[in-house]
Amino acid sequence: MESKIKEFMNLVKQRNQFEPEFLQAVVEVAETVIPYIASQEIYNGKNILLRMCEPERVLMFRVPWIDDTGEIVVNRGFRIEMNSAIGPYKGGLRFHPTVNLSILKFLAFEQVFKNALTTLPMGGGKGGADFDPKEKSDGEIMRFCQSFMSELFRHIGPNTDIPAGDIGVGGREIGYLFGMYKKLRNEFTGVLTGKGMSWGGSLIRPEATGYGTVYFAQSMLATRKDTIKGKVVTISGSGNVAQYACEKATQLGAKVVTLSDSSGYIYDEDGIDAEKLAFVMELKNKKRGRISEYLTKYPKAKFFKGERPWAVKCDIAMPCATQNEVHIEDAKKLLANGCYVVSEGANMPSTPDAVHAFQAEKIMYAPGKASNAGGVATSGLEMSQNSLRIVWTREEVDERLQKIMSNIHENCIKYGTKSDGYIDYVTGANIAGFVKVADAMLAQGVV
Ligand code: NDP
Ligand code: 2IT
Repeated sequence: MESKIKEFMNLVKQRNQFEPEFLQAVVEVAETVIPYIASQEIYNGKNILLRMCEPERVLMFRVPWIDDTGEIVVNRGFRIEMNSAIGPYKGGLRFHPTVNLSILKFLAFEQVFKNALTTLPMGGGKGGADFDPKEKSDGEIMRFCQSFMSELFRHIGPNTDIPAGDIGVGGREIGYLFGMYKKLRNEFTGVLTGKGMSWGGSLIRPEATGYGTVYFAQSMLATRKDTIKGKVVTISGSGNVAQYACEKATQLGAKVVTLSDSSGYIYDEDGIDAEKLAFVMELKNKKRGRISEYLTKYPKAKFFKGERPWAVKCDIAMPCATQNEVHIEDAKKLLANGCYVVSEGANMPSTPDAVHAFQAEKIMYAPGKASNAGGVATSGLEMSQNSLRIVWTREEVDERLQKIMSNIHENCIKYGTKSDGYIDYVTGANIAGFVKVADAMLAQGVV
């Protein structure tokens, strides 16, 4: 088996040697899915995983725009249309200076499995640009989004490819992108998700990723007859996912003690309650401030410049910032301090070594493609509402979201339970996602 995996990875490496994040995401799937493929006659000799590693289409394009000083700036835009076997390409857009082909291919690859797990008919894609929204004026953001969409619009559509938000892309950006698409196509249609409520959005979509990550942690805890109530939680990030993970965990009686951004983390021993979170939301979403400013309002808290929050003692950790933000040293600290649940809100936040350390200690560890699937699942619900031209209530959407998260958890148990009863959520999520996409690819022939 080892040699089969090695042989497969050598093929993928030859083609993608300068894409470390993509290779990292593929090897994790290869290690868990290749042994399964070997055990199932129907998948043998069909090179399905190899086909899944090759995007159906990669778009790269120039995004020129004019900044407030009159200078012409050039960014690079991307859309990876990874797999459409079970539905139109679906996945977010990331605007961040670190964006490159490798990062977007890893995200698109994971999205294929994640979207299959939701049980909704969505293929996988991802896109974005190496544009840094920080300290840009509203006008600059709008002009950038318009330029970006003036190319992307030819490649997307409500039955082809439906982008959404990710790092650096929230409601404001989706608005500008939607406006430009509508102008160019002369068509009001559900081509993007994460829209505003008055123009086709869904209730609970902003909350969905963070809420879903907490719901998934609840399901994991329930397997050991435990609940989230009274638990100490560390969260990284302070953007969309982190904010709503904090909100839901607090509502369910947990105490969230950290939040972070790229400049460091804050530690509030008393817990970041609803009132404090409202301050953070105002600070991050409206004023576009830094998390360190939390101390101006709550001086009892501490700020740790340039550090990540994993040295803080907790029961549950929820990385909600970015990829590879939990290294092996962080994992060791978390384990030494008694952390026994990790529910990832971000995509691939834990390095492979960190994941292996969690699993070796048999703690409950959920990979992002399972635990953060609530965001894209609710995007799927937004698409359904757009097609039906109706709006479901908050309660209705939340109920569907909870059901989907609990289904994903069940599927992980189905494919990931080991002989000693330990649930390997990585294996479970990868195989469950693979089976759905692979069956569709088999049925549709070599295309
Ligand atoms: P936001 O842009 O709203 O927030 C991102 C947060 O992470 C900010 O606090 C940001 O800090 C921090 N961050 C970003 N990059 C880095 C970095 N390189 N080092 C340290 N901190 C960093 O994004 P989201 O909350 O939407 O996304 C967070 C994660 O969740 C991502 O991994 C994303 O892929 C994933 N995700 C998002 C979904 C969604 O629906 N939005 C769905 C599923 C997963 P700063 O402001 O300093 O940059
Ligand atoms: O990583 C993700 O799942 C997202 N950024 C959300 C994608 C979506 O289409 O809602």
